[in-house]
Amino acid sequence: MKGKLIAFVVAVLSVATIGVTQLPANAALDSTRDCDQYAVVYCGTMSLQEARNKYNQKDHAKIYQSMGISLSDLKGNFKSGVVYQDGRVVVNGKTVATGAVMAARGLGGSQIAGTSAQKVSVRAMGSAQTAMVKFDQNGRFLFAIMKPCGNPVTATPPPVEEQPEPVAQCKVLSQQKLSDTRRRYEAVATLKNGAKVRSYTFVATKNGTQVDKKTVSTSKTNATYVFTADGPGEYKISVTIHTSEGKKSGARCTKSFTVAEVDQPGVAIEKYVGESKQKYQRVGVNVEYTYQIRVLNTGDVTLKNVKVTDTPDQGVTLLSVSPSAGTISNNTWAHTIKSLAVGQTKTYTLTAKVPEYLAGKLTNTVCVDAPEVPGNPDDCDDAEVDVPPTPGKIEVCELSTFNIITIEESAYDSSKHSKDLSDCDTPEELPETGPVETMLQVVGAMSLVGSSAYYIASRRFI
Ligand SMILES: [Ca+2]
Repeated sequence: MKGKLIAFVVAVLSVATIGVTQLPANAALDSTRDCDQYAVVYCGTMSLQEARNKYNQKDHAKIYQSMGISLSDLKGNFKSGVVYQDGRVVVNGKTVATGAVMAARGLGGSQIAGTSAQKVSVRAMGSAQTAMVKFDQNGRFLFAIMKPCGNPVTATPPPVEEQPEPVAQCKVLSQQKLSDTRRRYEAVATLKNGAKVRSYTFVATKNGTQVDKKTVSTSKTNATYVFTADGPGEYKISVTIHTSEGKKSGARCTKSFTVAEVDQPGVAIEKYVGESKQKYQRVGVNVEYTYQIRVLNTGDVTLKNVKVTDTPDQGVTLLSVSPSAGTISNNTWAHTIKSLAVGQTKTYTLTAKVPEYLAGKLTNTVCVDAPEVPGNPDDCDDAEVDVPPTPGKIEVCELSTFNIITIEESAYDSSKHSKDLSDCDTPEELPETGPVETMLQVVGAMSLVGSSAYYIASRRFI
């Protein structure tokens, strides 16, 4: 360094006289030991090991410490570089710091107490110097030591470029209606500056209670989810995106929808017989009596074209309906109610008679069918009548046949008949015939004897 420094000082003086201060950026590079008076470490420090070895010699430690360099700093992340006279510190062609200041001896500058060295701009030196350059763990310049002279150097690294913070957000959760109860969702993530996505977790709640959860593992910036609602209620779907920056969710990533109560159609029909609205009534032969029919809309929607059909057993003859409605044809009353509002009731009175004696109960069944209500019929109801036996006759169980028959009261014979009709009520004792044949037998017997009985009536439906 010696010759260069002397020459430099002369050069600076001469240049200064003509007002030129710009120095050559690439002056000669000094890479050999400077065993001269200017060196902080005589003959320099060509390696870190040498720098450490000489640290505590002479006044070196004080000088280094004044530059903020302790012995323990002389290890770690060092690279080879060059300190130029213009103040740059360059490593691998890249300027890692500027405004370099060194400690040197006898080149001017501010005195370092207790030493023979001063702090001075590197402009005071006559050539560029090879150096060991230390960086921190982030690759940022800390200090340098010139190899030829061991002069420690401080300088200012370029300002740290602010590394933008990674950002991850749940940008939006979109909702697409597939049907009244089905929705498709797409969650979209916003990722900036290296943020990453790991997965999306969709959670569905119904009236505040979780009903579904699905996690989609993907690094993509979007994920989809299809949800099907189960029944009426308030549904809320939210997504949480698991990212390198934590869990991301929010109002924009929550959607809700409502499944309304579905209106249920419903219809009911009731039937009674007689003025006092009974389910059963004994009526006179060939005497008119009435049935009451009530049709009721029990649902939540208006019913249209509600069909009412009344079909009595053979033996009951339908005569008329009041108010006049529909038609009586083939002994069946059929009527279509054009419209029946929610909760509305329509009432009809059918007049009928049993023209001639028939044994047993005679059923009259009415049914209703509304198109809005699934199935046909939707509801049925019935009422029963019978007519009394002819005076002077009684019903008995004929013990030889276990059939209930009607006989002249005077013909009663306890060895052949039982007045306890339940004696005939023994299914395994019945003749080995089918129900139709049994019915026909009974009907035949009745027509022969012109009588009837409650139990006979029940037999007709075996
Ligand atoms: Ca129906």
